[in-house]
Amino acid sequence: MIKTLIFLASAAVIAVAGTDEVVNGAIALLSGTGVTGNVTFVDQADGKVRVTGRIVGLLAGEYGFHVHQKGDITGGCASTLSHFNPYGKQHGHPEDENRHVGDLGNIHFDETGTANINFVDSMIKLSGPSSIIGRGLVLHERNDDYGRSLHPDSKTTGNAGGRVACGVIGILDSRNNGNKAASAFVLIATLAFSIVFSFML
Ligand SMILES: [Cu+2]
Ligand SMILES: [Zn+2]
Repeated sequence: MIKTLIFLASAAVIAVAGTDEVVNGAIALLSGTGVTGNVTFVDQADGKVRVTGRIVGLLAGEYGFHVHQKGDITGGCASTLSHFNPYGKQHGHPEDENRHVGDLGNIHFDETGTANINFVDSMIKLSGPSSIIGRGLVLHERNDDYGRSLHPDSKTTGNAGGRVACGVIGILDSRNNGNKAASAFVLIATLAFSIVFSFML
């Protein structure tokens, strides 16, 4: 009887734990006039976030790429407001200490009008105060000068100009990045442990 109760209690704990979703991936569909693409953000074991994706539709060159405050595109990309900056810092380069959390630098488009994105960022997060979930992702018409020029907008926006495409960063279906397998493994291991433990009593 006790064994059955312990087994049922363990099963209940597992069931509850299973509903507590851990977000470790995010995705944004970017769209603008003639510009489309998608960008994925996935937590790495070292605490950094890997950013991958593909955007098409701009001439070869460098274009400013940022996470903006709001995931609101009701009035176009303007509704995403300014750069996501939860710690009141200045605009900067992605590797600067003093930067907005949303400062992802520039995206390179090649001669075919395609940007293949693959880099790691140490400041954006998928949970906590630096979480980018639900915020806006914006691609600009010019390159970001990383706050290093004398232009009056340099220290706030990198003087990257207008917004050519944007999207909302949402929670990624974890089946898209292999984390489903990891959580299934934890679930099976916990279940096996509870069975063994209940037989020991
Ligand atoms: Cu921006
Ligand atoms: Zn910025």
